[in-house]
Amino acid sequence: MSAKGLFITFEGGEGAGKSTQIRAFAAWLEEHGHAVTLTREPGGTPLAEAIRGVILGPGGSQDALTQTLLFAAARRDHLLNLIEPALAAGRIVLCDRFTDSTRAYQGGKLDHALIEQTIRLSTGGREPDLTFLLDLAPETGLKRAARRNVAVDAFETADLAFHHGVRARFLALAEANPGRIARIDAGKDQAAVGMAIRAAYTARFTDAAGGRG
Ligand code: T5A
Repeated sequence: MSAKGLFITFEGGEGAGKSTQIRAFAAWLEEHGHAVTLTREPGGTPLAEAIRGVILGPGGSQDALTQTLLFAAARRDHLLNLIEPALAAGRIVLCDRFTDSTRAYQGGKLDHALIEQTIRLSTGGREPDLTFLLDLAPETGLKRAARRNVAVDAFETADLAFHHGVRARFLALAEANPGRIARIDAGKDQAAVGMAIRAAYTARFTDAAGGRG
């Protein structure tokens, strides 16, 4: 855990339910008296939101290194100007996607060492205290995402094999980082997924940290 504040990320494939669950979890934490900052990547600051528009919009690059560098630039601004100040103020920061998304999405096309190098450059080694991986079959997630009434971004239009690769890389990350990443079965209904998230949080922090929950 950070000396001050707590940094929690939500990760997963398209339509896994991150936005839905992060809002519900923020409300639950606030009901329990915590000061919560809710944010997302790419985005979270004016500069990073502008980069988001470039990456996910129609003019975005198809080149994985260009994408990775843009995600890294957005992340650095987001960390310096929003995440770190909120953590220093003792807040719980909930972030919809972070470094694991770069590992899972860009990791299929770029060398592992290069990915880790760009992540270190942009974060100085900051990793979340806890990550919820909302794990879902891509076929189900893409159907859910298609039902939302919002524009489809560049990554959602990639083929199914790409999304299976993303899922496999997320699962490998969870296996390699069991102390940080909690895998949540996102195929269940919203209430059951929310309950699993709160249970994983409580198990991780309330006992060990003396009553965060
Ligand atoms: N990206 C991002 C990278 O490639 N590298 C990086 O480093 C970073 C940071 C971001 C894109 O950028 C890529 C990954 C992404 O492709 P985004 O717009 O933020 O794009 O897209 P997502 O994060 O994928 O957001 P989505 O909205 O697609 O998915 P969510 O947030 O996981 O899903 P949510 O909550 O919006 O739910 C989708 C629909 O399903 C329903 C909801 O009501 C909603 O309609 N739903 C459920 N239905 C049934 N059962 C449940 N349990 C449900 N939970 C939600």
